[in-house]
Amino acid sequence: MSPRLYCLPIAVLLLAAIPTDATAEDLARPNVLWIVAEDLCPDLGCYGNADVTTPHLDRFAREGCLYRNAFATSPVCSPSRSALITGMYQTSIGAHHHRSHRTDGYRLPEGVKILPELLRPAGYYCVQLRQFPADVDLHSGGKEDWNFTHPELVWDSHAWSDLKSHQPFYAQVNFGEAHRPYRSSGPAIDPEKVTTLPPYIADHPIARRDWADYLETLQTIDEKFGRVIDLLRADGLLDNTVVIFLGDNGREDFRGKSTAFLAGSHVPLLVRWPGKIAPGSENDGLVSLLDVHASTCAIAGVELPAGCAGLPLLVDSKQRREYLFTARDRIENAVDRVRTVQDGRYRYLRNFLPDRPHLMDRRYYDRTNPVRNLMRQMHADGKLTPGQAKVFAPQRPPEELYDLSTDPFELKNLAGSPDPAHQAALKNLREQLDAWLVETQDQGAQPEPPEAVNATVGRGRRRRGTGDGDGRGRGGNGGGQRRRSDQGGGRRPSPDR
Ligand SMILES: [Ca+2]
Repeated sequence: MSPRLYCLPIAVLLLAAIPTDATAEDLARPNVLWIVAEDLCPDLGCYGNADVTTPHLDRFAREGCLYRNAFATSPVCSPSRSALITGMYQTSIGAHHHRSHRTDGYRLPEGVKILPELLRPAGYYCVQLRQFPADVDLHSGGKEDWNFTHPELVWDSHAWSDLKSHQPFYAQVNFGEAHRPYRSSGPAIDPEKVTTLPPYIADHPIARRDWADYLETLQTIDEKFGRVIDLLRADGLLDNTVVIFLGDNGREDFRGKSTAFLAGSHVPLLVRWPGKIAPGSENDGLVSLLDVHASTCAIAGVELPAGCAGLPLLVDSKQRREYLFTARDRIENAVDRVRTVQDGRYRYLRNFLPDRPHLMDRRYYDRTNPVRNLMRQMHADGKLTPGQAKVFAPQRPPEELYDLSTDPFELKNLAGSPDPAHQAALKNLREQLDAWLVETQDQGAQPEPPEAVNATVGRGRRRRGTGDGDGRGRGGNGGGQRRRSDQGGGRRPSPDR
């Protein structure tokens, strides 16, 4: 499979800053809409999953490009989103610890800007969508979840009704259905009929029920996605808007979200751009969500600032990403540091704290994921396969190497393999990671003050059961012009994501 993108006209890429009053150039430039779904892997129908029915996303994929190897930079929300909005690795800007810097006034390093700060001077109207037409069944509370103090002005509006009159716009909408606790409203999926349960999960009725519940949330996301596309079409915006559907991190299946394994950061990525991206395209190259940031800047004609690590892969089919990096650091009070790098075949994990287990004490995950408790009990009873039991080991190897071409679920660690091909891959990826740590000025080696770690303990208990990720039932939170960031405004996201 190869990308079949049309070339972006150079003139579009070279457009300089545009004044805020609408001009012919403004109108010629496309809008950009990110539709961000929480906590899912590429488990949609268009990715070949026959257990789910996702007609709207499937059709969307047929009209644009499907990326098979897209990854978040972190397996958990806030570091991933901090990187996505700045275009820099979270480890480069001090935003790598989950839900850090919420109350300490920490600001981004000098010169680092969030995407709206780059796009607004170029004439883009920036919207975090939270208000939709009253006759449309759409709810989204929006989500930032950044590990730094927000700039004074983040969004220009939260209202869908502002989009048509403020082109070009950059907007994003967040769907939280696949974030535990799951929420779905679509057709039921029979747990006994699912065929896609990962082999590292025990084939048990509880696990099947939980997997079916997850898949049902994808169907609900699909329905909401379809309503957004319908709204674009009804407003005459569909053909002048680059729509990007992405996940913010992988599914929470106890070897996914919050872990450095593949499913923690592997996300769906679909892009539709009429006239620029050939319908039905597929791309199996490595793509980081940082590349979504870089591509959005390219679409808007904004030069990527120094330090941004993304490549405009969505608009330039000639560029390829040779290596893909992810980072896992502290989540709540589970101090950790793992870095991963993969090429097109092998994936390398470096566990900087190998004396710790893969699965650390996480009350939130134990509370919301029944499979964790099931598997823990089955492990105690000696009922798991070696692959399933892997994450329950009390310690981790300092290095792991997996051949994704033969072992896509990362069950057989090849770091100690005598095979020359494995040793060559290990050596190369080890060196690539060493270089990346230096080039990106990875801050993960610097310990946090104990009070920063301790401050996270108990947050989850205080917020039990209240988070929903997309604001459903909270009555929305926006609509006014030039609305400022919500940070410190009384609405705090659940600490669990
Ligand atoms: Ca998330």
